[in-house]
Amino acid sequence: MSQTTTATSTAQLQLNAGSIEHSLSDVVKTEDWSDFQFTPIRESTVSRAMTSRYFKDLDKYAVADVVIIGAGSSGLSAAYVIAKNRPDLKIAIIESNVAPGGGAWLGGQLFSAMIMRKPAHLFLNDLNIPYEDEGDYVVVKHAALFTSTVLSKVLEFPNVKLFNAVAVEDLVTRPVGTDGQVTAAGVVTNWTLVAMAHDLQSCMDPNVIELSGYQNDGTRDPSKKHGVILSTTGHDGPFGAFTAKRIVTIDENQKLGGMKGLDMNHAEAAVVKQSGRYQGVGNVYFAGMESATLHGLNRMGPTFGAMAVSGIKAAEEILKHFAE
Ligand code: AHZ
Repeated sequence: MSQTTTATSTAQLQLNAGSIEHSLSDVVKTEDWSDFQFTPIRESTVSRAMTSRYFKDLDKYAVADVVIIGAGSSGLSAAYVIAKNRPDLKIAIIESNVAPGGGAWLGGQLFSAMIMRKPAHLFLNDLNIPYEDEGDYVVVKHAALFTSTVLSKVLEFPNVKLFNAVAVEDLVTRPVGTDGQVTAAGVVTNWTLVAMAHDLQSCMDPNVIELSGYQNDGTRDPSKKHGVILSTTGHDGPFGAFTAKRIVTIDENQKLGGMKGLDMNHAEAAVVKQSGRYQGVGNVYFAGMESATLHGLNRMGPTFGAMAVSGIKAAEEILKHFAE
């Protein structure tokens, strides 16, 4: 049997169990919620509210200062540092999966805890993420706590747009000089489902995000800083190591090193040291496990310090580029 309850002046819902406070205490007046209503809305209003914003974002980010490919732990760490330092840069994050975060929703295999070797804990301090201090390393109680926190902070920056369920399927390149060298000038994107079904569909051409700092004829605008691509698509897999695999077909001096066996002690520092600006093709930076695949480094397995720190190192180099 329902009982009618009137909210008290302190906006608390008085139930038999006692006083319960929640965000709807002010509007729910009956114990069985029988009076509950949402404000009315037309279906077309919902449609327009979503699509108008998405198309506005597509328009805004058709030219971007920073394109980050892949929203795993390294890409999100880099995005956080760049966006925090430079609110004036337009940062587009392209993530092929519906769910951003890459492999960082678990610590390793099916285990929840995420290990970070010191000094990567300093990044956790910056993000205000609690951890257990085990001396040489720290433990975040659930990897999802790291990923959801860095993701939410990145998404709060007004100069960041995440395009998820969108895959980068090629690079835009432009010649530099006359000796056949090219520079990257953008990314070629498609809905991931389309990118996965190219064999089934024909004539589903892609879209493009162009890097800032170019003129109508494709030449550099000398009065502006040119944009950059940071690729953090992880180690080799169906989508992984995307830019590394593409770049070795563009830059004849580069071989795909291939990720080597697991060696935590060597892998983590090596990935950090090899992350950052790519020398062979202009405007391209790498971080995370994609650096390991490109340069033939060991994997580290379930320890995430190098993902955060390589993202920070690449971010620092990108920030220097925009500061020069
Ligand atoms: O979906 C991918 C994932 O979220 C996304 N991605 C891959 N290819 C893409 C493409 N376009 C858009 N073509 C793409 N997005 O990139 C993200 C990569 O995240 P990740 O977690 O796989 O990579 P990471 O380098 O940031 O972190 C690696 C974590 C690992 S793997 C590992 C080991 O195997 O030993 N150890 C650690 C810590």
